[in-house]
Amino acid sequence: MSFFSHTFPEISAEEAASFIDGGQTIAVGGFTAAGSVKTILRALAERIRTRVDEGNPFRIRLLASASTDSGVDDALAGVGAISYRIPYQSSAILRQQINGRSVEFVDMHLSNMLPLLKSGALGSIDFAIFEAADLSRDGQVLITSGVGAVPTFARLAKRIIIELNDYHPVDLEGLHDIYELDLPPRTREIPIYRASDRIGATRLRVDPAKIVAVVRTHIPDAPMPFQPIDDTARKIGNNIVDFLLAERLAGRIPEKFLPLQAGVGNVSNALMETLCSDDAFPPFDMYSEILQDTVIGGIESGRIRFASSSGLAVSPSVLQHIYGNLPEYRKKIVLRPVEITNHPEVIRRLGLITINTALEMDLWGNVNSTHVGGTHLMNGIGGSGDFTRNGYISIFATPSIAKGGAISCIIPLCTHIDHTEHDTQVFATEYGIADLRGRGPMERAKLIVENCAHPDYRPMLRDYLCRGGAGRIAFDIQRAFQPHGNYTLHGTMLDSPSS
Ligand code: 0RQ
Repeated sequence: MSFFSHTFPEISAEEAASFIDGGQTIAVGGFTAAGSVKTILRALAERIRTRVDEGNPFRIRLLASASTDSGVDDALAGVGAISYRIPYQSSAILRQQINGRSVEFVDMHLSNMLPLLKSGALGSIDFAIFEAADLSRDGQVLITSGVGAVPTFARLAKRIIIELNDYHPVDLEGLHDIYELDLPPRTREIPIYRASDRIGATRLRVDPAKIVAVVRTHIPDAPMPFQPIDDTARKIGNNIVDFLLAERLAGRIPEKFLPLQAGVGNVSNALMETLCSDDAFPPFDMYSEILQDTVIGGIESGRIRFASSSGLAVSPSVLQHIYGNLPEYRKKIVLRPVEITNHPEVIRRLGLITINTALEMDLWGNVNSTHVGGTHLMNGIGGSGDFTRNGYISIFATPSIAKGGAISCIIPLCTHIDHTEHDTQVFATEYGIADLRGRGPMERAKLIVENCAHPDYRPMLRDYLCRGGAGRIAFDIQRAFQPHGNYTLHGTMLDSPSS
């Protein structure tokens, strides 16, 4: 790499988009909507829309760190421009195309994508396109609100285009901790012993010769707003608080507590608020991959001591609050590459308490986070597997029912399994907790039915267990998916009175 002083051509988003050809692999920066690329992929989508009208469309292969904001996935999927996508998404339009099999989507543990990319197993990257708050002439990049996989994308890509977004202040310097891992056999340990440890650089160093263009912008991040926090999520949160406090009282969690990880979505956002507003819960650290609004509230109230993550997926007013108080927040927050936030070594060493959300959980301890009815992708596994498999205590939470009670989220067997009975430890719903640790299948099943299932569904689940087949596990091949069959036929998972 040569780090001579460079001047980078400043061009429009449309000109930058014109560099991209059909069939190329584009890796976009940001992490969820945090630091997502704002203009170039929109301009590319417009260019492809014109090509569609002319009968000459093209498609690209798209890599991101996780999900993106609407300027990437929605814009490109809206003109049918994505042929291949990894490792996680949350776009309604893209979801439809994935489920319609017109886009090849690979649902990957976020921590697995980077070593696979580095090894060459996922092919090469033509362009890395990502946001910066500042860029020096020798290629030192100040990343914005989402780090994700940017360091790896930038190193592996043949060419780099940077969106220089001055909405993000240059004072961000010091919030990031950029550290990259080598491939085996040169992989070294990651010397993080506390969530707040810093081990890398504040800026990403890229080869300036690879930067082919800079596009200037002034645009805020646009994360999806959360649903208002409801009573069910509050009850789930209270059950988790009670469980964790009991674990602490029993001496299985130290007095000063262990760092927490919390997943994505409405339920997770509500859980964090409950944890942060319960006076009995002690102050704690977060070692997570994404920080949502409620975490910043927890930092403000002093309930969260420190938060390590790969992105700030917070609403614009909360981001402005952080940016207005950077000297304080630099002491409270660090943004790291997803390779580090989700690395099994660190998760296990720190002894994380992980809390993720499920679509459905079965009687044996398996969890489906990704595929409705076993067939239709919702978002993807994201980092939930990275944290669950390596956590000190791994919790899965879900409301006991969905769609107004037509669906039970506790079912005899998951229609798709993301997290196996060997990885999960604790289930939580608004009715209670099933602590599965150290328990065999039949005991687990009874606990899950009696403590977690909705009362309307308990008779059906008890009946399934009573009449289940012989063997270590009461698995009944004829009836395991009967609730799902009921839902397809009658619009409710409950047995009809005649069956
Ligand atoms: O449907 O949107 O039509 O109303 O699923 O459900 O209750 O709003 O829950 O927003 O917390 O998302 C698992 C999807 C939960 C998310 C999931 C329907 C329900 C609703 C959403 P509507 P809620 P949330 C690391 C962690 C995987 C990735 C992960 C997720 C919609 O948490 O994507 O954990 N997790 N990453 O009605 C059919 C069921 C259902 C159901 C709920 N059993 N069957 N529909 N719904 N249960 C972070 C990262 O990786 C970045």
